[in-house]
Amino acid sequence: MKKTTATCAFIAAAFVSYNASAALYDAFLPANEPYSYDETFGLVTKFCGGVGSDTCMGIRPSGSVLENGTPVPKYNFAGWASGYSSYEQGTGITGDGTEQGANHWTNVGNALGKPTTSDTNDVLVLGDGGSVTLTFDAPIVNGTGYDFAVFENSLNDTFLEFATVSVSTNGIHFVTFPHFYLGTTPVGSDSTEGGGVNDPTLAYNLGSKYRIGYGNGYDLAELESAYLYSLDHLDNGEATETSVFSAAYMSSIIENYAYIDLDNINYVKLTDIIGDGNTLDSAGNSIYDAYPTTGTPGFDLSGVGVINQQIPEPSEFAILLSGMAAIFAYSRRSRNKK
Ligand SMILES: [Ca+2]
Ligand SMILES: [Ca+2]
Repeated sequence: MKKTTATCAFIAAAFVSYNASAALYDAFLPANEPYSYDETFGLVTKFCGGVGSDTCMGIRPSGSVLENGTPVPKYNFAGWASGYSSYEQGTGITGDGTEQGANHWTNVGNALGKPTTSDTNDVLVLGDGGSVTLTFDAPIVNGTGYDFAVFENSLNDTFLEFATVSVSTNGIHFVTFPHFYLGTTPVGSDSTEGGGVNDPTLAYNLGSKYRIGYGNGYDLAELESAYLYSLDHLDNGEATETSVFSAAYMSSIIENYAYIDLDNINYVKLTDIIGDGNTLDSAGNSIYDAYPTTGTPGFDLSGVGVINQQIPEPSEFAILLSGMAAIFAYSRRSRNKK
């Protein structure tokens, strides 16, 4: 559903005349981030800001976040993406305008391990419409708050290249995080004066909206919320009037959610959004980011860090060994008493 301000204002005027308290839409609100909200419409009007803003939620690879401009320890990264199951290279990766050739930018190894806080070359370029699916040494689980974070390489707070973020347990069925873009006009190409500039407060869950060295957090619990919301707001394949999600997004999450175990996530997939407006967010609205760009087009993945990781069950062999050790210790103690 495309929500233009003009239509909303018209509907609001008609609606408010007999029910002033009810919003037009059933809100879907960020669980872990500050936002601004319009009660009349039931829509978020502004998400949290970029690095340096009061509302920045970017996470450093060290786990610290900025509070009043000062890094404060808040998260512990248990691990980093250590492998990948697929890399579907998007279009337009030539390396033109960089000192590296195209082969450097398509090396998935650049996106594994701890992300850089300063080397903008230490990234995997997805290319326009490209995607990569990363794997981990231990599954990601749904713990308190953010469970993992995605790092990009933007040089500043406004040149943002977006991607959708999806997760999977089995590597076949993926569920995409609800993502929103509130802007309504193209931002242009980075090769034109003033082009490619975006506003982080317009974006939610779009890969990373933070500059290099700051990760965008993801909370697996939000997928359950989005699934339950979708069950309530998809009616015979159509979005109900009060739904902020599009029918397409809700159909996709309902189809795939049954295959997902939020306490056993083995795959994180990033898919570049071609920012010309043809790709739609979870509300069915256009997403705009710098387009066209040359050389290293699309999302530049610096890394994915795991905050909440499954603690491995001890193997049967390990249990057997510790059992034998205990018996041995007991028999020694018994012998010594004699
Ligand atoms: Ca969580
Ligand atoms: Ca790029």
